[in-house]
Amino acid sequence: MPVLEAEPSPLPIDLATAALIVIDMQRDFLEPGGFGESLGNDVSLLAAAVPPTRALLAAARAAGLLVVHTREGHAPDLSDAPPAKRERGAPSLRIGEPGPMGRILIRGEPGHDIVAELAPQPGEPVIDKPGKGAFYATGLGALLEERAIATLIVCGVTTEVCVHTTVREANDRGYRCVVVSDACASYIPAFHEAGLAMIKAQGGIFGWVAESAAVTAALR
Ligand code: TIU
Repeated sequence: MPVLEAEPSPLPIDLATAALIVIDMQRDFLEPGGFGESLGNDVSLLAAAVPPTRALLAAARAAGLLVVHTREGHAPDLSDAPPAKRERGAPSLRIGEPGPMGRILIRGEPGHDIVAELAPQPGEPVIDKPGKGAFYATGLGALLEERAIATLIVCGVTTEVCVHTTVREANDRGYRCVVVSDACASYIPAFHEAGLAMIKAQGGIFGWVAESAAVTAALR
């Protein structure tokens, strides 16, 4: 069994029961004119996570791992977008309002798509989620149970929002979670660093943190 070089401790990984989960690498978060920018963020800060995520995808596919992609977004009638979420951001640019990539954070619109460089391959599950966590109101839990997955290798955006929420959900459900530091990013670099530090503190209170090079080495 390969042993992943991780913090706070090395982690043996059974590749047969491991999955790569790529969180919300969508145009709405990474490109100008989407939800991320509507909240006042510099979206260019997320670009750094794309090449390491590409490398993880290639390594996971070559190793035969289950690869799951997630997308945050809402139904066109906003029936799954609670008012407390819709009230965020500048009024003209809220969830459901028209933008240069279509209606902001709405399923089926161009902005909701995963960025071209990280496009899912045929057969890879894509989980659409209305919340920050990938388990809430989705079929992810059942999908992972069906395949007897035990370890989740998690990357994506943003570190302290959807990646953190998903890892916290997964940890409570009994999954070992490895967060890939350079394949995650935040609009607020200090929060990226703090988010990673929180996961691996206290002996790995809700997960492990590893660099993409260490993960790809373990997958080879
Ligand atoms: N705003 C922010 O940092 N993130 C989100 O709204 N969603 C995700 O992290 N995917």
